[in-house]
Amino acid sequence: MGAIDFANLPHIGESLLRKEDYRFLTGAGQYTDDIVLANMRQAVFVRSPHAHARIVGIDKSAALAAPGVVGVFDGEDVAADKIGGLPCGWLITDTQGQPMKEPPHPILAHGKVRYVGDHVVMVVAETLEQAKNAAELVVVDYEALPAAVDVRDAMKPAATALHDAAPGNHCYKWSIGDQGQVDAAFANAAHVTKIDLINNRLVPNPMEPRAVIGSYNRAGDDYTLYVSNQNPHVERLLLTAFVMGLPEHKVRVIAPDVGGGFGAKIYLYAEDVCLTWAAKKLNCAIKWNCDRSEAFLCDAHGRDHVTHAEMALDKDGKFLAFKVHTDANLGAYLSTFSTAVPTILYATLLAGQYATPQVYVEVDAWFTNTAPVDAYRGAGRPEATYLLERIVSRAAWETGLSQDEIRRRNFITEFPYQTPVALQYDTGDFPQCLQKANELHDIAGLPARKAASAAKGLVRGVGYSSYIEACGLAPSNIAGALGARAGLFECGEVRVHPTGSVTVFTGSHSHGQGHETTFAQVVASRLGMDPSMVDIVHGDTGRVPFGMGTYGSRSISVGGAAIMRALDKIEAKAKKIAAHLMEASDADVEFAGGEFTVKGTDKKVTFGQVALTAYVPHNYPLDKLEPGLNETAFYDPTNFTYPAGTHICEVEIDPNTGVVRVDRFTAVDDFGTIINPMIVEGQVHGGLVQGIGQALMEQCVYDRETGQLVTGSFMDYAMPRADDFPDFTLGHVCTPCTTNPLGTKGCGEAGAIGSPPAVINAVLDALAPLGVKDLDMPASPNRVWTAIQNAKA
Ligand code: MCN
Repeated sequence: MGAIDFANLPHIGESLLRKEDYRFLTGAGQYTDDIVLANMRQAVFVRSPHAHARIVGIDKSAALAAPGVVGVFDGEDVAADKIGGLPCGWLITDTQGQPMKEPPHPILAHGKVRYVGDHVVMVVAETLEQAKNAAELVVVDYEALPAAVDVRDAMKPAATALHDAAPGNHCYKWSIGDQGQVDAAFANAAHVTKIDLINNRLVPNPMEPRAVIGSYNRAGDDYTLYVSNQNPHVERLLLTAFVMGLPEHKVRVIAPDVGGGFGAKIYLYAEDVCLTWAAKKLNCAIKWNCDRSEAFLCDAHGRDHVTHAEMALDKDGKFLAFKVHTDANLGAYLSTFSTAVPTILYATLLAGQYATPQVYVEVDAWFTNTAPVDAYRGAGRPEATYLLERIVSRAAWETGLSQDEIRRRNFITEFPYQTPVALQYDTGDFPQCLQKANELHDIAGLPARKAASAAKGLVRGVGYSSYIEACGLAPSNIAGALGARAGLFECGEVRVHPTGSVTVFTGSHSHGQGHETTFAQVVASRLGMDPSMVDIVHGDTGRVPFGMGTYGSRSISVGGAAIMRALDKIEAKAKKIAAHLMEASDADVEFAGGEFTVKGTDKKVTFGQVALTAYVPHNYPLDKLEPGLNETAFYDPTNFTYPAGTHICEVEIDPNTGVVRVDRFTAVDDFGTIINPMIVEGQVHGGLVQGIGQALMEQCVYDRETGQLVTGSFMDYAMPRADDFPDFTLGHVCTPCTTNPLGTKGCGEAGAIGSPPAVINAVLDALAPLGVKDLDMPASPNRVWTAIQNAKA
């Protein structure tokens, strides 16, 4: 697009209200469960009540005889039909050059169950009630086995192995960085700060639980799968090529309106395959709705790291080297992108915003008797930020530097910057983010606020987190070299209609991020029209040419960039048509504000005239140019984007009850060029709530003795609510990304990445006068109160 000043085009930077909200706010959205097909049956899954057990036998006879039942299937049926297991999309090669252990992941348990909630039998009946009643009649004879749900138990030599293919429950040992250089730097350190911490396990909980309809059409021998999913083309590719052995064109995957995903709907799940497979066997459509209790049991969970780390500093508080060992819980089976999370998406971020010359990270990944663990909003980057910003804050406390000073002394200030852990940051301004955050937060007023709290018998503290993340996932060649088994490009098709309005087909998927508005802003600004003239279509392999979907805050930077590339082609062709209409040379035609002009003349034609001419080519260079105005582009970036910022949290704590109240929260983020400030703010708000939720409330707990999921409902798993938060203060710094044509950096995960350490650092700052030196998330009242009592003892 050459010299276009994208950031200053009309509609860029405008807080347009979301086009999609009319249907969402009036109940007119169409989610998977709203879809009713003819001849549709209902599926229910019988799930394992054991964390680990051998299946001795399954008696399906009573269920098969129950009213309305049309099919009852188990792992033997799946094996008989040669339906493959669920694949893992990322191959990690260990420190010895060996591939990770990749045990089978059957869609219905075969021989053994490996976590509470594991899929054992699928019952299909005419109604949901009949399916539920029949599921009660399935008799499974189990021989219980010892289980390990915590990585520290699963790695013990005496632990019972989940899989024959993974002795000792070990999946891989992986490392990055130069261990020798790190050790040498530690030998010269003036000070070493050490930390042990746990990144608590989380359950994603999107508003709409997963839902699936598998349907089969005998006439065309083809399938349609409706699924609440974030990347329908990836779902189709995995389902057809890797599991069912079907040609891709025989399966259409539609992800209609999706009520949130947060990562949990990236994956190909067992239910998706079971329903597609059974739809053909029973020649019907089958629906399954995950209820909330099932979602707790069997959606992919997030986080769950146990880490020891050490930071070496010189006498001036400059970081010399950082070394980390993490044990990561992968759950019972490898979910689609699970193996990349504690490695590529975690360890490569451990330089953070700092010019630490040497970083060495070692990760051991383990199988446990829990639900699979995979990417959840932030995926690896919250774990990296939490670790780094906790140890940086601790180093400040130990060396007597202020939180501000230790960060400033170590910030990277020159770009591009090559970190010792593979990534190359293109742009950023970390000191400016910190300074702006201090100002917006009114850090100068903290002493007075502390005194006011003390007068009420409360303690107050402030915590910092200066995060950086890599998102806009891409580039395919780097991802491939690191083990990705798929590409990470994006595709966009721009279809200009004869009357000049536009439909865009994007491979990105919107499930709350407002793409129908922001992508329309991008297209309208380029073509000089109102955003109401542009419709965005996503989520349907039958309509969108191809796509890699939405995760890793990639949609605007990769999906939007693909659309920009298609617009480049539209503009180039439209200029030729305009040149013909104005009897000028293509090279002299300029396009701006929806009009084509000829340099140095007053000749002009509008975009609408050109569009009409493309489809009514009466006066048209048919000898040189095809009619029509419809272009597709694929875009594969050369680097990630690197959003960064500083978050400051201020808490007030009642030492008598341990209750933590977030009094102020300031987030200053750099997302490069911003398309829609209101949508970006909404994204940051949502991310902050998830991050602060992790820091203060959320925790998925399995009982270490029995392997049962203790937090199996909202009665036990504390979800944050609006009244748990103050109004957030947000600010922005803009250093445009240099590797995509929009200059954007992803914003969808930043809040969840930056906020948890700011909260815990604030809690520790507040509790320091009471002698508390350490605390793991979540800082629940019970934990805080107990820590205060232990410090007193
Ligand atoms: N945007 C913008 N200017 C920028 C960056 C982004 O205007 N500089 C806009 C985009 O055009 C888009 C939105 O902000 O409308 C988010 O863009 P982006 O950062 O590209 O993230 P994605 O659209 O790829 O969304 C994915 C991200 C992730 S990884 C998770 S997890 C997440 C999230 O978004 N899940 C969400 N936000 C969510 N929001 C809702 N409501 N529901 C989820 O499940």
